[in-house]
Amino acid sequence: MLIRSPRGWELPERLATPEALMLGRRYLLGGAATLAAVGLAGTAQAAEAPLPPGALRFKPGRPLTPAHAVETYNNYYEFGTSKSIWRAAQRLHTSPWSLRIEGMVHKPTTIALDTLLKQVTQDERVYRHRCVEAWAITVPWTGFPLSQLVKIANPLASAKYMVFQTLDDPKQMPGISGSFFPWPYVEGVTMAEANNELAFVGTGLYGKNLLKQNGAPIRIVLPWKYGFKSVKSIVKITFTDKQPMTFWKQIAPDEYGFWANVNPAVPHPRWSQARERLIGTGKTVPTQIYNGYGQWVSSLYAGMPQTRTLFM
Ligand SMILES: Nc1nc2c(c(=O)[nH]1)N[C@H]1C(S)=C(S)[C@@H](COP(=O)(O)O)O[C@H]1N2
Ligand SMILES: [Mo]
Repeated sequence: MLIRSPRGWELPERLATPEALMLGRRYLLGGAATLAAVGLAGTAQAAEAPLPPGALRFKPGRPLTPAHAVETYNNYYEFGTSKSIWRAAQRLHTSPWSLRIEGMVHKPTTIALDTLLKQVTQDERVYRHRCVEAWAITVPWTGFPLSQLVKIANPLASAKYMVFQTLDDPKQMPGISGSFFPWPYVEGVTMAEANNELAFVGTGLYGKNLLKQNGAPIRIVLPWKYGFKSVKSIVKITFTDKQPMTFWKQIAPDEYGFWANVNPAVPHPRWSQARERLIGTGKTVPTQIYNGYGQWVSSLYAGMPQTRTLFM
């Protein structure tokens, strides 16, 4: 079993707030079951373990968002531009699934998701998520650090960016046909961002496998950036030495830049970013710089013009 000491942004279950703990208990049984399903636990007994091996809790500083809200209020433009795409998303076939890895790597490859998941150590993390549209959620992810995927992909030392691409299949994704968007959905990060300990690959939410509307079977999770950087249902990863043209930057370069780090001080051209709406609760709260994760990520941008990286 992997034993590690908690970082500042994590805390062991015994230190979690009673509220988070209570919510936590409700999803943890399912969480162990998810791990069993991907072959990490494997016995019925494991499904009763209070925590998956090595699981530590983030300190989100807020209660978890009710799961129902997270599962029925979504952005997934391949299925439509409204927030109510969860029914349409059920058309997505998530198994079998594989990831293509190419570009500046030692050996381009296609890896089946089952094979990939046997090579990583899954864990649970509670993260805040801030959409550029000023709504937010706080959710328990199952998944693994993005740095593990970088290692498996084995990029060349000269690679500077990691680029994620969503499935692009109009037969399964009714929002693609007839829309003017520059499909496929592509976003990317620098290698330093990809290897930051907060960068995560999500395979589950609330202890269950990811639902289709949330980006099943595998998605990116970058909690210090606006939500549009967190690419859903990824099928391809490309390493490159040039900053990639990204989906939202192509649509509106002045509104959704490459960096997209959360910054309450820089308004979106059409609305303020100072506060955020916690969906499922009716509450709004102040937005924090880097979505509250500056302690772990601000060094990534040292020496860079803040006007550019925060938020553009
Ligand atoms: N492929 C794809 N990924 C996507 C999006 C999308 O439209 N298509 N929307 C993004 C945006 S704007 C947000 S806020 C989050 C929403 O994730 P959720 O619906 O699971 O909360 O997914 C991001 N990933
Ligand atoms: Mo978003």
